[in-house]
Amino acid sequence: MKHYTNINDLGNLQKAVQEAMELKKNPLQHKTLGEGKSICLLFFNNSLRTRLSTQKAAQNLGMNVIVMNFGSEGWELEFEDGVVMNQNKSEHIKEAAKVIAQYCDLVAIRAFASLTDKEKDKAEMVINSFKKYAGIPVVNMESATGHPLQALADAITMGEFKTAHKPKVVLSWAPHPKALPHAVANSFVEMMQLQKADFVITHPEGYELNPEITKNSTIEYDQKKAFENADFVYVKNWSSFKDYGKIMNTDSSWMITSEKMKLTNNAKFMHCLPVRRNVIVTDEVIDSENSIVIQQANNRTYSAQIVLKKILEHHE
Ligand code: SN0
Repeated sequence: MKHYTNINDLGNLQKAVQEAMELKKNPLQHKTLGEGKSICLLFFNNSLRTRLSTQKAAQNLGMNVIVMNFGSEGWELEFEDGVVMNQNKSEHIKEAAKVIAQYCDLVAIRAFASLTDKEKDKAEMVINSFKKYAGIPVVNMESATGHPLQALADAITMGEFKTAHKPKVVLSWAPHPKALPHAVANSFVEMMQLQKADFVITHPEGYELNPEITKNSTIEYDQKKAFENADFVYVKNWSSFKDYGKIMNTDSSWMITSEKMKLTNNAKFMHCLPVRRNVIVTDEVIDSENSIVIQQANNRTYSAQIVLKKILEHHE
């Protein structure tokens, strides 16, 4: 694998999940693979799990890690070609990417969606510019349209907790006070399309995700109906895709409650975190035994580690 910017870059999801589970049993089994190699983690946005787990994963492989909060500490970057740079932006991506690539062997980037310009977000300017100009492997730590490290961790977690051969998995929208990106939901959908499962997406009307991503996945607008017999309830807020980046609904009736969880087949509750308690989900549900959010976050390390391992092996 050269880059990891989309879940499909893995080639074979099931195999990657199996390998990650093996790695988890002995995380230091490849501790010399990355010896003498450096990875730069560049953050244009906040992070907790992604930053710490990717750092941990790289260290488990013997790599040197350089972290930079680009959003607050880097020069503001220009991505457009041929611009007269006499405004706020200090440095062009052409120089920045080439310079960064001299200091590290891999670069991992977090750059959220703007949620103001749909076409620009769709074009994945930040990730694609690094791919174009840095000439080294690029890892997506949540871009404008995807969060494939999260989706791989979700697949690992479902693999560990599933009891049915073909589980019912529900991706449910829930309310949130802020307009949030589509990245986590998009990658979860793309990952589910590679799995044997009865997969249902539920959200209020107007919150349809990009149809180029959902394709023929089932959409059920009645949340309670969607929850019937579910084995996994994966919850995430996102803003409108159609009315791009807008909040159409903060209806608390979409919050995940114990009453709704009772409709399921004793489903596991999942969320990528950070989560707003008593907005997205009640304390009772997230504190229940069926909540596997902490185990899910733990798998972020093995998700990142298998991805870095595949890239290192490709470039050996
Ligand atoms: C991000 C998102 O894409 O939804 C990151 C998730 C991994 N989440 C948020 O920005 C939540 C922020 C908040 O204030 O609740």
